[in-house]
Amino acid sequence: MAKVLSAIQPSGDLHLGNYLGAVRQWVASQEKNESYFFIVDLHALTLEISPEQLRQNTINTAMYLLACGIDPQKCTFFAQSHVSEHTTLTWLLECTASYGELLRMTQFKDKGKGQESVRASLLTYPVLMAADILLYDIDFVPVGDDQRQHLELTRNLATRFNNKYGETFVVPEAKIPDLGARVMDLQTPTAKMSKSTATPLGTVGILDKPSDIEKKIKKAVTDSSMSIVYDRINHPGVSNLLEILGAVSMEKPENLAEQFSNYGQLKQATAEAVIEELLPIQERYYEMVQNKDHVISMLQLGARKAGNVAKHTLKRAQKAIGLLENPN
Ligand code: ATP
Ligand code: LTN
Repeated sequence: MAKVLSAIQPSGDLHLGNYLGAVRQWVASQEKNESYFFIVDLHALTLEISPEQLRQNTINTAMYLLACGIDPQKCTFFAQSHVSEHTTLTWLLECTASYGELLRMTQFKDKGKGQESVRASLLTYPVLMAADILLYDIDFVPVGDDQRQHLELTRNLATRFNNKYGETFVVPEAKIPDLGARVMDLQTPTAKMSKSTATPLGTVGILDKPSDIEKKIKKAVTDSSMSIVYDRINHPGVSNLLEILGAVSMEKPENLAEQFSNYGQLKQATAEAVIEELLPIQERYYEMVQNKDHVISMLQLGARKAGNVAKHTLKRAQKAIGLLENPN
């Protein structure tokens, strides 16, 4: 059985990009693989967030994932900060990574841009992510396209550590979906749909009302040419809609392009498909809001399961690097 792991930041409301690019793959994965899915609350501290906001976002993100179909009986589901091995291994990997390679990460450059003061943790963020993965001897990491570079760094760190200190870590592979790996903002189709840089009309939230989803998709920026072609470079707006519809209906965007003669029809079909996909998720989410304590207890149970796996890998790495055995 392959081992699969992925994670999400509690940085705001889940959107269609998170669902199509990542979470939908996780739900499928838990049926056939040993799977680990968690909320990276420590990663959220790399940017400004109030304690109350972090607490609320973490619980809400857990509810979103459960509503999307993550099942704690079928996978290990937890909050990153509950498993302290993640931060301990990060230090060993920071002593393996170079300052220069962290400076080259595009997410560091993007998220640090325009900030008066950039937290040191924003630079070391991908090393924590590498620790998240390497602790569990993972084969595949299902993520959206924006995480490609971080996965490459994780592979480099694992290989470098293994070469220097002996075989310690499994070198993981990114698993990026063919469709929906990069859902773009509906108003700025050259930028990815994002939680933290959400534009109100450009981002479809998982909990958006059907009338809002319809409004946003109908107002989506297309191009002046009026032609329906799947060409992400020259026709980013219309291609984004074709890709969203393709990802939801499991059809090739190129084939869909031939089925519509105008933008109105394409937008109507896309809106209907997205609304139908999200409705059952929304129903499950609102049922769960009544029972947040249960959600928290599921996370705690998951943390114990994860900790039991993580502690063995951490010990292996500590021994390999030359630290004396910890008596505790
Ligand atoms: P933030 O804006 O706070 O960075 P985000 O919206 O990029 O958040 P993450 O928590 O960083 O979301 O990502 C969770 C998962 O969703 C990751 O696997 C990421 O690759 C994927 N993802 C995020 N945005 C998109 C998108 N627009 N299209 C496809 N996948 C996406
Ligand atoms: N950096 C990722 C979130 C993340 C992650 C991970 C994803 C943190 N640790 C481990 C996969 C595996 C992001 O911003 N989406």
